Amino acid sequence: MGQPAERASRQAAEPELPPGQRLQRGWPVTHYGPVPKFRPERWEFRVFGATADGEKHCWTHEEFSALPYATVVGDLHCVTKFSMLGAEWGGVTARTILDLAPPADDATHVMVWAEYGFSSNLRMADFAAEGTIFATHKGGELLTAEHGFPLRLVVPHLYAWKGPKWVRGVEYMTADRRGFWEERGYHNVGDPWREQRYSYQEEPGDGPEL
Ligand SMILES: Nc1nc2c(c(=O)[nH]1)N[C@H]1C(S)=C(S)[C@@H](COP(=O)(O)O)O[C@H]1N2
Ligand SMILES: [Mo]
Repeated sequence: MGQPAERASRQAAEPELPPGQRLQRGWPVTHYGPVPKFRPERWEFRVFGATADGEKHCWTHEEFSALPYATVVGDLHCVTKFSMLGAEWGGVTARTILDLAPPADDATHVMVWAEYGFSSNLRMADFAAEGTIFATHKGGELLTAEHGFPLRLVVPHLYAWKGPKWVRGVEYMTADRRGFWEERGYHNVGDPWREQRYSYQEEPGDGPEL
């Protein structure tokens, strides 16, 4: 994984693009499929799978909105090569979710689930990283529908497909399993600093057999 602390301080001093990326003016919209309609009365956020207590944990939209609000500054790197640097994301950190709904000791990975069955898998350490946030806001403003309103995950240290828009829940897993793009040719880990774009680049240990 390199030296995250050293990298963080280097980035703070002078924003830097991962290899092969270019800076994007504005904020493009990138996703597969239609933009879902938000129905607050039917929305819930679920944490399930290998939880510490074996129970499923659910929040209504109202309950989720009352969780502790935090902001983090982090990049968005799309594998199609555009990057946005240093955006301020507001919402609920993944660490808060891990505290409120702890995983079982043997949970090693998570699957993050979104509307229409979109999913992305993460190693527990990537999910638990300081910058990982379920965002409701960017730059102090509520997300728009096409950028993931009411909730999207942002994992600034990985390629942006690892951050589902219109996220609805998290499954704790005791073994790794591929999500939507990870099954369709994209790298299981997706570290932009190592340019882990495609599954053919995977090395033993990077992911389950395809
Ligand atoms: N539900 C869902 N989330 C998604 C995607 C998707 O296809 N469906 N695409 C991902 C990809 S590839 C990128 S680059 C970012 C883009 O976020 P943006 O449209 O807000 O720039 O969303 C990610 N989240
Ligand atoms: Mo992307």
